[in-house]
Amino acid sequence: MIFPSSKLPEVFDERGFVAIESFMKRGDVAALVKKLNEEVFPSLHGLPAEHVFYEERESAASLKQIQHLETHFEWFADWMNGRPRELAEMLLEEWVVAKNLQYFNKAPGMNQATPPHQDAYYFMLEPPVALTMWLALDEVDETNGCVRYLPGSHLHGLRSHGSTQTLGFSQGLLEYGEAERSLEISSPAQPGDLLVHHALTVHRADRNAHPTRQRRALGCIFYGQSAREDHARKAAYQRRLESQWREKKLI
Ligand SMILES: O=C(O)CCC(=O)C(=O)O
Repeated sequence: MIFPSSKLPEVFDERGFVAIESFMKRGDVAALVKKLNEEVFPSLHGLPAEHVFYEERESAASLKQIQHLETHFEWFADWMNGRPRELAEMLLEEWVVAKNLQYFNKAPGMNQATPPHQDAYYFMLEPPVALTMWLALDEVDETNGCVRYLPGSHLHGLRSHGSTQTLGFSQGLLEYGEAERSLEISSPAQPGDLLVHHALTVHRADRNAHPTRQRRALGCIFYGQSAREDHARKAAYQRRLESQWREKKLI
């Protein structure tokens, strides 16, 4: 799907997500992947354990998430504050704060799906003015776990969530049945394509069922400057979560 850029805010407001083909050129994606391979992955041992998630802690190949690349690597902070920030301001129609640049993978053969959720549940913002960008680094389709959106779901407020067993996506919708699944729009993407969703848009992704293909992506979170974070509630939640992860030896 591709929209002329003047239509992007309208489509974003109406459906709660947009897809932008070739947001980054293939050569620029290759340069970004090179940075990950040469600078980020070799230094993972130096990052806080609560910022690096593996599906199986002993297996480097099962790396599934890195949090806050923008605080650990200047190059990634500069990248996030370039065109992604500009686009976030255009879509939210206000100044934004760059909050989190994440690396995601679903390695082939690994099991974890991304549960249906709304990012706003994790963000704890009032008003929930925020968005997440999702930049494909690999070809991603139904087989290796593309993102699926429930269009218009951002218009109906925050729904009830409950705990999941998924490291990195600890909360999922309590009710999400076949009727809603049948309305989902799946968003296959080529390397360099960008998906952007509102913090209230319900989305999920299947596991990577392909035997050999990776499913790497970068996620960029921006809050609108009008959004107020409930710092105390969020810090308490984060502390609880991290102690559970340690207890279960997940990090
Ligand atoms: O990569 C995924 O599976 C989902 C990412 C996601 O849910 C998000 O960035 O909000």
